[in-house]
Amino acid sequence: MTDNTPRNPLTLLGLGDMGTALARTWLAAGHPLTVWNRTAAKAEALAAEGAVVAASPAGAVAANALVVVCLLDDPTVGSALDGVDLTGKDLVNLTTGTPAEGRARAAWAEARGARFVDGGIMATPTMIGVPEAGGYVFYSGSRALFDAHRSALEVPAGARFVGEDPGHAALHDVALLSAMWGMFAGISQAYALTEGEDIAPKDLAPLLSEWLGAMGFFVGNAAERLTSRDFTSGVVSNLAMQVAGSGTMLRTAEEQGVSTELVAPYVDLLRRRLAADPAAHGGEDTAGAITLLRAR
Ligand code: FVH
Repeated sequence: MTDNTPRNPLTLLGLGDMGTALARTWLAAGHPLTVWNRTAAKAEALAAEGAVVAASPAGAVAANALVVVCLLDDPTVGSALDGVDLTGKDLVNLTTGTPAEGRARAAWAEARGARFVDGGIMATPTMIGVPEAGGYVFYSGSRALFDAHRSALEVPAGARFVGEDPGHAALHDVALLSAMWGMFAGISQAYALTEGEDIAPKDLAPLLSEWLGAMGFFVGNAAERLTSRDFTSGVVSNLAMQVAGSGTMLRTAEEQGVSTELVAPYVDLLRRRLAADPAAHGGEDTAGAITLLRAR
């Protein structure tokens, strides 16, 4: 049976890879959509799918109360919306930025009479509109805006509201991406170590996946220890042992003719924690080293 419930109209600024993917899901779900893109040709296919194409950011913003922005970066958002009347608008910024940029953009939007929510997209364009792909968006800022438009915001991907601090969507986004980059670095090192040996990447791949899954316990373990500040109870693999073992890891890289540039910084951090007070920290969990990372 067809659902004929009218869908709320919205505006989207930015038709790059991500913006185009977002636009298609809203059109497919029956949301009237007005779009604008600097390079107008990118809107042509969407016009054929039912989008209204605005000639300027001001025209696009004027068309609807809900305005979603997905542009290259924060300065681009500022320049695209420079001089545009945002009074009474609900601005949702899906452009990737830093927490400080999210907070400054929120103040900027509110000073222009708009409600503001920042978003951090945890998905690639191919995951948009594919619920089983598991992509979602972190949102933070105006709870009232988020609640008012939640059904539209949930069309492209899941929606997770992480608080009224407009910097927190970006902070969650970058925290998860930082962990991902660390994992990518470790995987890169593993393949580099075995490359050229009689160990095919396709044979190492399932072993790596299985091992990383097993080591995923560190996520919850570190959270508990950072909350309790107890780095010594129930430790399974202590810092002194890990630091001693790190020498083997570094020497193996040298034997294999592989750079240690990806793993050396983490080894240095663990060594620094141990050297600060071997008696106190030697028996700790490696989560204790996290406390050294904050400069302030
Ligand atoms: N693509 C991805 O995998 C990631 C997934 C996570 C979130 N990111 C962020 O999403 C923002 C947009 O990403 P994108 O993939 O759409 O990026 P592009 O395909 O490069 O499109 C960029 C759009 O920005 C427009 N643009 C660039 N510079 C200007 C400017 N000076 N004035 C006005 N618009 C500008 C560009 O327009 P055009 O080049 O087509 O004319 C595109 O619409 C981004 O923050 C990611 O970090 C994506």
